[in-house]
Amino acid sequence: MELRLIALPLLHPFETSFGVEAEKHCVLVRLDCEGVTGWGECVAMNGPWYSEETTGTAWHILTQFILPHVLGRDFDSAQELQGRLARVRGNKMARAALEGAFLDALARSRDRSLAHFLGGEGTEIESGVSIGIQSSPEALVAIVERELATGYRRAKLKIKPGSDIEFVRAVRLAFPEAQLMVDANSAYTLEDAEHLRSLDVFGLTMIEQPLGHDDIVDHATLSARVQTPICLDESIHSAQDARHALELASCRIINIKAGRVGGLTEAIRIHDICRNRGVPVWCGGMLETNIGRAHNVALASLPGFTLPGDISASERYFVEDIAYPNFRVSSRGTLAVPTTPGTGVEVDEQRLERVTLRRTELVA
Ligand code: NPQ
Ligand code: MG
Repeated sequence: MELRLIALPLLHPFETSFGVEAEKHCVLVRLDCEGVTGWGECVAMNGPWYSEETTGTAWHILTQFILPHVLGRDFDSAQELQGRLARVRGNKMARAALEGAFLDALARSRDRSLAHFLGGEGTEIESGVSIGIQSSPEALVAIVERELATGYRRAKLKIKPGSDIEFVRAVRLAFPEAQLMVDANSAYTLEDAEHLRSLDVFGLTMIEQPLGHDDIVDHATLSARVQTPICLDESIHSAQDARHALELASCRIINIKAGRVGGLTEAIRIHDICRNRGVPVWCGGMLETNIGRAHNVALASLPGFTLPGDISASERYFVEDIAYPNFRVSSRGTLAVPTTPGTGVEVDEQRLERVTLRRTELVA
């Protein structure tokens, strides 16, 4: 087993309601298992801004409590692997990174693509973009124009108080027919319900995570007060959370990120719950390298992912990635689902070495 902390400069700084990120830091897991290698990417950021996990906490939990506990053991399924880790509470992103590497290796050992191994069906997925907060509505309109011209199926606009209604209005006026949504990353409270209701006139597909990062109660109240569907991201950490949120009518759509819920197996459970209830889901993103991106593409190929997600072409993010081939967007706004074994991407070891800040190895 190998763990690496890497740093990749972003092509463009990405601003959300919780701050600006100029560099992507993440932890990568490599597993060498009886002739096959699997890679996983931990989506925890440098700081605890999106969730409480960070690259530092993930490193700590993986090296001290997760990897030593599974090192040298045999597992035939992700369920078995997760069973061994049942004692570890929380730390979903750390746990998901291991499960991702394990599933890549397992799919490779069976000579199957990760997408097919997980139950994916399509040959391509619908692609959307997430656009950071811009300095002016005009600047935002210019970016949306470029992305829609590229072919992307929907644009997600990041919003925060002071950079919301006028920005959305400008984009809607410029693109009357475009599929648009907003993501507030918890920047509002229930006292802003009337303000958020003024978004209803713009025909947005959804408002993502407007209220508290751990809330599902106020979101239910807000859901009843606005017409635009509410989507939850940060608040959903498990299949149980998803069930609770749907029972409370806190949301009508769920953004699924394997990292946020402890791995692909739990992500698929949420997908299944939503599919049974006719609730649409889509695959979120955390500015992943091609390793995490490939895991997202495989997940998004499952049939319940009926809305375009935050999985865009590799070249939107980094000058140079660490795994290849890049994911490219077609003129119809789709990404092809790899058909080669595992994730379908291979790590460029030289490139990886150049961006590595920290590395450790565990040998059975
Ligand atoms: C979201 N992502 O849906 C997240 C939040 C986010 C694509 O909008 C570095 C690493 C910066 C992860 C900024 C998108 C990030 C990050 C925002 C995740 O809420
Ligand atoms: Mg979000």
